Amino acid sequence: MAKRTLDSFFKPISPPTPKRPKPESTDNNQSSSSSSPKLYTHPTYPIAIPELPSHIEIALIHGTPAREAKSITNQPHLDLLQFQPYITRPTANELFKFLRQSLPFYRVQYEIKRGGIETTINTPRYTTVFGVDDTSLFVSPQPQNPTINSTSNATNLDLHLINTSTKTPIASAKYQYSPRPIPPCLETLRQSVEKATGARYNFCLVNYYASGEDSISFHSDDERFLGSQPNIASLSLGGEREFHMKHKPISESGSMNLNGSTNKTIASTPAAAAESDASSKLNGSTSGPAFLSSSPGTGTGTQPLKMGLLSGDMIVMRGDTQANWLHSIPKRRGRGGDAVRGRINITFRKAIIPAGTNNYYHYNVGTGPVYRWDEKRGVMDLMQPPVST
Ligand SMILES: O=C(O)CCC(=O)C(=O)O
Repeated sequence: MAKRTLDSFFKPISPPTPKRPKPESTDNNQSSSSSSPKLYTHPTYPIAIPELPSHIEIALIHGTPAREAKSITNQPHLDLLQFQPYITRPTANELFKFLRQSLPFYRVQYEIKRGGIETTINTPRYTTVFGVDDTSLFVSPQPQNPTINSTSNATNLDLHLINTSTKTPIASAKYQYSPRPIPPCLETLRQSVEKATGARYNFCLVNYYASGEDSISFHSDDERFLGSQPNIASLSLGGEREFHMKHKPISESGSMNLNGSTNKTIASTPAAAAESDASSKLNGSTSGPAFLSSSPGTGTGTQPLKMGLLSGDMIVMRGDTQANWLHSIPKRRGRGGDAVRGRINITFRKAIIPAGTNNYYHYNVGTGPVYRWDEKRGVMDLMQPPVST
């Protein structure tokens, strides 16, 4: 598949807007930083999503990685890259604020059957997702009447899903939810992370942890739709939180015990991870400074890890890591501390089949209402549904 670029996705649509300058540019284009940002719309977006302020975009394109990665492979099956940081702290903090107020978020609820009883699960964090698996591609349509909302400066991202092998429009039956193209503000990051890690990604999953009460329980991202040895790059923005890792239990026969653990918070699928979110209050965590530490083993001859993740840090999990290790962001006790600043996590992943697309939209968008950040009140606000006339 040809590498997608921002330009091929989001062609400027007349009326022409001033091009944003790149550092190497020698032309006389005006900076758009003083004018209102271009907004991108798409039939699948519940809101228009603004482009990055040009100084942040330039910093991401030309300033990443801010530091070279450290490789962590000192335990069985563990293969991590740690960027401390990937994006400089000031830029990461600005990007955090920008994304928090620009993206639509969801608080997904879903039903599971536990012991034969239907239970409603409330995902304990805000989520959103963009992208489509490798069997499909977002491409620009044949030239047609683009809709321009000149008053709101909105550009219609009138993109269609095309099956890459046959180039025929995908029947809507292919997906349970309509996949959303990665907006330019995340596409810049995706491309930067691809370059730094040498891996390919077609999804951006975004978590927003509003406070220390928000969390994700122990799980691994080892679903079949990611293929073997998936590479997952996980970027932190905003408040510091602790990232915990532990080896999966090994049964007496010596084989990996993926789901049969007595620890109810262990899961190996997003669904199961969220399921265990219901019981993740068990996962209390102490707050602490940024560090990489270990504590006594788990019976597997390995040491659990605790990493303090600061704004701009990125962990890349690769090789055998997902097949063998679990990770979590535990709840953080106490009212004070950095967690109250809120934290955004973005994971870049590559799903190879439609099951990945269905899974990611089901558990990160779902069918519930949209939330948007209210800067004045400092809270996520429910978006009112449009009034029907
Ligand atoms: O927030 C994080 O750092 C971890 C997120 C995560 O594990 C996930 O989205 O699967």
